[in-house]
Amino acid sequence: MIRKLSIIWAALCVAALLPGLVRAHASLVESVPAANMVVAEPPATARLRFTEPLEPSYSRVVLTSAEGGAVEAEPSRVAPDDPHVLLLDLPPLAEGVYTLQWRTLSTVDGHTMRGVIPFAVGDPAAANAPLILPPPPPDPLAMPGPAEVALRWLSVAALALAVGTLIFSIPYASS
Ligand SMILES: [Cu+2]
Repeated sequence: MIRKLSIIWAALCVAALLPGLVRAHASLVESVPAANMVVAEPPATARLRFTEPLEPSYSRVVLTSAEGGAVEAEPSRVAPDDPHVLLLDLPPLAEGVYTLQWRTLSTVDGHTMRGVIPFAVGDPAAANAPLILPPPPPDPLAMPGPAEVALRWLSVAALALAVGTLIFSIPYASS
């Protein structure tokens, strides 16, 4: 009975780890403004939707200008009615190229992701050509926080536990 339970435990450990691997973490589904779009009038609030619910203490999005500096804005927030959505209120923006730089921590599997959404404010009629991207600005999100480090470590520990349990249960299962 104990042998059977240990095998079931091992299977559960592995199964718990798989969805995160398959579902690719909290990755971007869609955004307003959309990536590589030229908008005549930027939205009052940028809205980014992700595949998994977000940990609010880590997940954020910042706006940078083509010159590379962060644009002054209120801190971003997870939407109160939908944990898959990050919101960033945008200040009035002059014509030019901007990037939304985001990072996420999934509450499903503790994995982090990051990405950029380039967009431009300007005349859409003049913008049928693909958006020419500026050189990547210095990344204001580059420093991994203690939460990220701790969660990565926990992820590794969970995997080690699952594999260890599996290995130790095999000799009992075959005897
Ligand atoms: Cu993941």
